[in-house]
Amino acid sequence: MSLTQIAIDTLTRNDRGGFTIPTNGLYPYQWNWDSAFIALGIATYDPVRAWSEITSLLEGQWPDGMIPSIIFRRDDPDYFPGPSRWGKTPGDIPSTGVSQPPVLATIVRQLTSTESEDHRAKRAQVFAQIFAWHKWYHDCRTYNGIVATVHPWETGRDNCPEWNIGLDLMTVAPDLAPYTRMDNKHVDPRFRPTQEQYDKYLTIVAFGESVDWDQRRLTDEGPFLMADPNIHFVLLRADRDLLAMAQGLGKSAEVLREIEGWIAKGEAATDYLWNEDLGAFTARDIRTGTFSEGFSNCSALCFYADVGSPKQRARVIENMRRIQGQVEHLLPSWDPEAADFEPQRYWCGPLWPQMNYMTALGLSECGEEELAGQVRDGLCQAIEKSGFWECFNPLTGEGCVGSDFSWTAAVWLSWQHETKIKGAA
Ligand code: 9WN
Repeated sequence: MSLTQIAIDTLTRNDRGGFTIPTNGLYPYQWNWDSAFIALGIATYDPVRAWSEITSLLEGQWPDGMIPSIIFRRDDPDYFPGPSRWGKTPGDIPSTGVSQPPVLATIVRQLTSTESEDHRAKRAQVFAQIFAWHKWYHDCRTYNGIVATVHPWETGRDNCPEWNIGLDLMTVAPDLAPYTRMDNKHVDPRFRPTQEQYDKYLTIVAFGESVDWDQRRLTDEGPFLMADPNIHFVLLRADRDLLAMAQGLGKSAEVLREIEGWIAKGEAATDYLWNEDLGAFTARDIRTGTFSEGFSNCSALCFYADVGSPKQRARVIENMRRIQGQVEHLLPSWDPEAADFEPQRYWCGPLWPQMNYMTALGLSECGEEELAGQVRDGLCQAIEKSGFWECFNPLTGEGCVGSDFSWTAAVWLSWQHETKIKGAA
């Protein structure tokens, strides 16, 4: 059977009726940025079903505009922490109390790219909700003009060593309720976050619940406050895509001005993440100003967000070329020369399909075609070797953590589709 057919079968098996889970067992709910990438893949063979992936995600939106990282439609004992640990959340559907990188606007714009009535109607249908989510990021998750994050889970890069500087400043809540992890029962515990990291993740959850998920308080007073290049660059690009949609839909001057203000602020804040010593955009602890110390797989998303001076971009490319000399498959989630690199432990080294997707797209849009192709090949060759895994060992291409993974299948399908279109042109 062709890999393309296996990819379609993977997404079909993970379909739970209107929404798709990342993989059976390990992740039994709808995840935020997973669904956006999944929609991109499903759109290559079933545009109607792809659209419901997006609208079902929007059903989880909170009254304050936030779209949570996980929508819990039912309680599933396979996953911890499920709805009871997050407590009462304000959306119509129980959910987590943090968000995830806002790729949705970018993907909606891409999926509705023609001038047809249908595409215009679809953009109009979801515009207000996506606008409200971006406004939430700018109003409730911004600290001193910098888009912040309050939880490693919000960044989508759970145990990336970038977060150690923020987690080291935290103490585990002395009254943390006991719990049993489920992730370690599904997959090899050596490839997952450590117990101490989980204790801290749950300490932040307990804080959020203690302030009734008041997001302004969680940002200002919570135990963890860092700036994340992933959220920063993804949001900046998504703001640009939202602006283009707003213009196409004839939104008011006031709406356009507000989005333009977010973009200007995002562009100005980009240098805050520039780590001159490393020649890379890295995470930073907002309270102390400390930079993290490694090139990650979102350091090169400056291309995707179309920011960075020529000098900064040149140093980013230089770092990628150096890393390329140390791995078989670009782009590892953490610098192989940095402390705490582990090629199979989740965000400490493995390459991630959705990150390669965004990185390659950005590089290609900025004219770095050769490197973009190598980032695409890094993932495709790992998939050809090992199948549709959650992430891959960058030294060997071996699959890591979850198998039968939806976003891996989706990225594969999306790239195959693009290649077909280019071939036909
Ligand atoms: C916590 C579902 C999600 C991804 C994240 C990835 C992982 C969850 C976990 O799985 O996070 O949200 O339990 O490890 O880090 O990016 O969205 O695929």
